[in-house]
Amino acid sequence: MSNRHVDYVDDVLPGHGALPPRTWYAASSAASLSLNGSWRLRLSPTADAEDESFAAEGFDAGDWPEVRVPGHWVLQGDGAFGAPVYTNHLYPFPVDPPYVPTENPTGDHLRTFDLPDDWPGEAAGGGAVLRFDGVESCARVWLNGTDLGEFKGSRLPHEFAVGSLLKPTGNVLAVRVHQWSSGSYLEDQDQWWLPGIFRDVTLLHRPAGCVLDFFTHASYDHTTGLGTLRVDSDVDGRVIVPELGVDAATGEPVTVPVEPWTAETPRLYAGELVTEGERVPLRIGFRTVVLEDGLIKVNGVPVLFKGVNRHEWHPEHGRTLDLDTMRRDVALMKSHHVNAVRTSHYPPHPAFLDLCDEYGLWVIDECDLETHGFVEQDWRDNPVDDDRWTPALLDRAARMVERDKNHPSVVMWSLGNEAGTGRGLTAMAEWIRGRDPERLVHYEGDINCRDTDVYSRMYASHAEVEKIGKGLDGGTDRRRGLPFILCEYAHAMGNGPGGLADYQRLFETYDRLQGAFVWEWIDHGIADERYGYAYGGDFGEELHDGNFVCDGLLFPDRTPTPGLLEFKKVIEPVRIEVDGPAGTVRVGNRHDFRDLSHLVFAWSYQVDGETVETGSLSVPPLAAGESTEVKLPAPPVDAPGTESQWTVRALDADEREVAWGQGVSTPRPVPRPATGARPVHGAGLITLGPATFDPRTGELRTVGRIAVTAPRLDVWRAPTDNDAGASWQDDVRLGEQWRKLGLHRMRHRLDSVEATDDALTVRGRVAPAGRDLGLRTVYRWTSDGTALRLTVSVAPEGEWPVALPRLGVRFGLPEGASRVRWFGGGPGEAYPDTRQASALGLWHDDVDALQTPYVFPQENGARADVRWAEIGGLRIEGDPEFWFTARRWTTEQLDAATHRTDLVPGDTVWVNLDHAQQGIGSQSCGPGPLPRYQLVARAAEFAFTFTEVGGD
Ligand code: IPT
Repeated sequence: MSNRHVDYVDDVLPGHGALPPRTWYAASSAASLSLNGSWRLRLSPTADAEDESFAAEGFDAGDWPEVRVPGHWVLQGDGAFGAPVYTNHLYPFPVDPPYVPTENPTGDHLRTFDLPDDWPGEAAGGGAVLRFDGVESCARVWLNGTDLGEFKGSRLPHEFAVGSLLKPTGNVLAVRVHQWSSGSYLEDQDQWWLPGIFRDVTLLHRPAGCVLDFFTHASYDHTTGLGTLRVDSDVDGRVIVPELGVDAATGEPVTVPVEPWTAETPRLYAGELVTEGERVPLRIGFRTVVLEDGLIKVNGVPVLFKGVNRHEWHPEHGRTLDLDTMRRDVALMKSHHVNAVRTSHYPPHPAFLDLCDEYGLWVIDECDLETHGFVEQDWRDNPVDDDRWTPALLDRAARMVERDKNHPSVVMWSLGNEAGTGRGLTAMAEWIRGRDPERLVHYEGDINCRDTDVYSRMYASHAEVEKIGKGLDGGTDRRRGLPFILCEYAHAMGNGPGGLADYQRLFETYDRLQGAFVWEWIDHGIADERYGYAYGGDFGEELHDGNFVCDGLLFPDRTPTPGLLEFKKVIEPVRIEVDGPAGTVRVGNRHDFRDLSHLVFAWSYQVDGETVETGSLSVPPLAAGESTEVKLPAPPVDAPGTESQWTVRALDADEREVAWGQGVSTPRPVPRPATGARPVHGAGLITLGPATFDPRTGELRTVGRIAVTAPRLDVWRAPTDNDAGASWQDDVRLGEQWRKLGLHRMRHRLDSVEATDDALTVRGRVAPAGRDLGLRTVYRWTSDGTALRLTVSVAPEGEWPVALPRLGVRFGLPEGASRVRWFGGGPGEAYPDTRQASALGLWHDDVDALQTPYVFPQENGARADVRWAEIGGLRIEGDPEFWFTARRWTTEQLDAATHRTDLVPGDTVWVNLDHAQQGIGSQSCGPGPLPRYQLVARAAEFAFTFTEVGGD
């Protein structure tokens, strides 16, 4: 930088002028004034385009546009304030640390404020502090013309002492925010780059004798049931917890019988820290976190993390989240059985951690640090291995730990994400251990666990995780003695992730495996009229990573995806396994702490999907980890030719379903084939039972009064993000292989149409241009006069080097077909390795509602295990069960679409009846589907019976 007055922008130091970091608390007896609201904004293209005169008192900013604080300016002003940029790990500017580009959007923010009438005056003594909870990426601050200093560390708080500068009225607060700074090199997280004052700005009165910083130590001794409380405070005072009869001096330990805090039982005690000048409410949770016997134990018990990675996201406001949105996240996590959250990849808004304390979530609090882009140069010049940057790293570590140290929910500190390795990280770990030895340290990049207390990895395959579980992974002595977690797994991008249940089985089998965190909680799509939701590239970015930013268990508007429902089922805290033939249920309590006395159990009995009897089931209040077998009542006598099953559910006091299981009582009878009628040649038609066919092509035209686009073999699906795989993976990337083979442009050759006494048989070969492989296909049509049966036989020819996307038939119905009823898996979508949440039942929905609106359109919406489905007046029965999909566009249109808004209903409803589907896996970042979920091309035969049933 040539201009001295903005030298701080690319200085490696974190800033100057701010107060030392300290704890954050929402409530206090001291006055405070929110400075959120409408501010004036002047945007400049470079850091030094404008001088600092705007910060002086009396400056007239009346013609500047207004901007909402907290907020990101690029998400306001309808494009007038620039645009967001998305990159995964590439820096969106030339890598030459610590320098940043001359083109450095700079927002001068200005607001004036008066002190409220009751703001304590000089007489009340003390001063005031101005707090910024988050500004991206670098800010310089003036109050009433006085330069207070500048800071970096976007998702960390910074406070300035301002007492002597305040006036009763007409205070002028000026904040210059630079989008890029040396700090940007430390903030290369996979997310949108979004400059602005994006968290609260608050003025806090600091009375004489007020609380400065304090550290609540509340441990729990599980052998005695006693909790020990000690609040260390910079300013002496008293600690009062009425419920426990505690009234002690700060710094003095008190031991009393308590109920412990856990994520399952988030017991908080209300207390107060009272100093001469301030009363601060405390919420105390007693718990002890240790590493013992190679395991992470809380209150003496090894815990299993069923976690998610949570970025802060709102589709309109970016990383500015209001309290309701945060609460919604926590409530959604709890209602989907999530018990842990990694705050990827920065400390969240502090109020989020209050909610984690209150609702009960284990938290890995992660520092605002990622230098991933240096991987491109083999980590050369990585700031975390360069002593000049260490003060900035230590500043970040301290700002996180000091801010969040009083949350019982926080059990681990994470040094950051994807920052390679280096001395700076070691320095952070050492500082953190010194300051807070009562929590564990996490960092995934530390493969030998030199600085960390847990062996942590991301996206390891099932096989590797199993090896680690067995302790056969080698590694250093230190690592061998440590527990294992996957801080990221199950990449929830688009349809998926697949294989969750298989991971969970491993976590439950091997003690060393203490669980995992799904990547990630929410899609970071930006609400956009053009597209529905925008992702990388939609704002004309020079470098971007497309829809890789949409990989969450929630859609951007926080609607759960099928992936979240699958996760919920896989991690449900009670396992219910029904053995129908034996008439028993095995109930397992999978909590780590809680017994089952808060649940009631109910059974129901279904015949052909209809519930015919219900009752309650008495299950003992099993302790955590216990299981037992319970006898079901004698089943009703089933009518011949019916299928029956048990459903057992665990319900909480509000009758919310906590867990469920099903088991077959009488298996599905083999469907009766429709035969007997003979094909009849008529005027330009062949008639067979209720159906007519084209005599030349053998294609089905009508079933009763219903006109159809003839069924034919279909192997194509619009590749999912997980089919497409990540660009850096060189093993099988299915989407690409499929296209290379030409599976998206299969040709259908007709070899013969043959009408015999009992069947109409159409033979052909389905194959792509340019290849010698193909699928010999025989469609055999029979009828009993009322029903029409299609038997499809497929025999692969040639070498099939990869799995097929799907194997089944596709046909078309007139657009009036909208209601769908089916007996099979539901209510939501399922694929071979994402089918745990699919319950056997009678379901109905509209075709439109069967679609899962992935932000980037792709294969979706299949229903599993379908016995029969009715749509458009047609009943389709499967022999065997099939996968049902219906949509108002073709697979080819779905494949071509890049945004939700590209999907426009046509005049045909396309129905896929699949004998098999390829698994989903997680290859958009991790491993593909396990071998048992792969759809290997092999000879197959399957049949469907069509009957006209009327209705739409
Ligand atoms: C991993 C990152 O930690 C995370 O931020 C996100 O980018 C995720 O991948 C993919 O969505 S890093 C990857 C190289 C495994």
